[in-house]
Amino acid sequence: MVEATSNILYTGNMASPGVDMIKVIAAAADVPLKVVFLTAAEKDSAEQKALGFPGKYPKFVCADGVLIETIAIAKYLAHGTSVMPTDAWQKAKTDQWLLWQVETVFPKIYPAMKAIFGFSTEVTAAEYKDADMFMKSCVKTLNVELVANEWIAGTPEASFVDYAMACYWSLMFQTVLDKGFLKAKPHQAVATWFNKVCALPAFVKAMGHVKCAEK
Ligand SMILES: N[C@@H](CCC(=O)N[C@@H](CS)C(=O)NCC(=O)O)C(=O)O
Repeated sequence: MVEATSNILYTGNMASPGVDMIKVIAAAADVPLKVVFLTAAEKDSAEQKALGFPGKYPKFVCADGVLIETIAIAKYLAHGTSVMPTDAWQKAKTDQWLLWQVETVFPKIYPAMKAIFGFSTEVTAAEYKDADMFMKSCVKTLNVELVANEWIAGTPEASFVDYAMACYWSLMFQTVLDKGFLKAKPHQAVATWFNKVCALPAFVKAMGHVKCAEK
């Protein structure tokens, strides 16, 4: 029986950047969260189907109801806490980078992710090269922001978007975007920022000790 008053996140994916983001934000916002991993058969159970949004995971259940979409879930946990900026410009910057990530970055780098993590063996060398080049160009884009601001939204401390983007990029920094790549000047501010987010207590609590690949 699902406890309707708990913050429970259901997923079948143990390596999801979206799930990581929700875990880190819950830790940073100091709100309770229980992550429950489901098998395909468990997702298909009557109890899960009764929650609605059939087949849509991650799925979050709380006292207010049921939510899907990881950014909406993470924001729900962060609203009203010190993790979520209240300043209009900082909120706009938060949304700008989140939208850039999910609408521009992820679709274009996904061929490289599929090849790196073995989601598919069908990626051609040309598709991989395009995705890899685009991924590296995105680091340069983010670097411009982090030369201007210590934290992505221009907040005095790490905020929602820092935690979210560090989760989104952590698989990349642990594999292809190694320390050699990150020490080049156009990437240095991103490297400094990522290492700082990785050292924050909330990030460590949810993710453990994440380190960039040596090479
Ligand atoms: N836009 C959706 C994507 C959901 C999605 O496809 N998530 C992937 C992982 S990032 C997945 O494996 N979902 C299945 C699951 O959690 O069991 C979101 O952010 O919630």
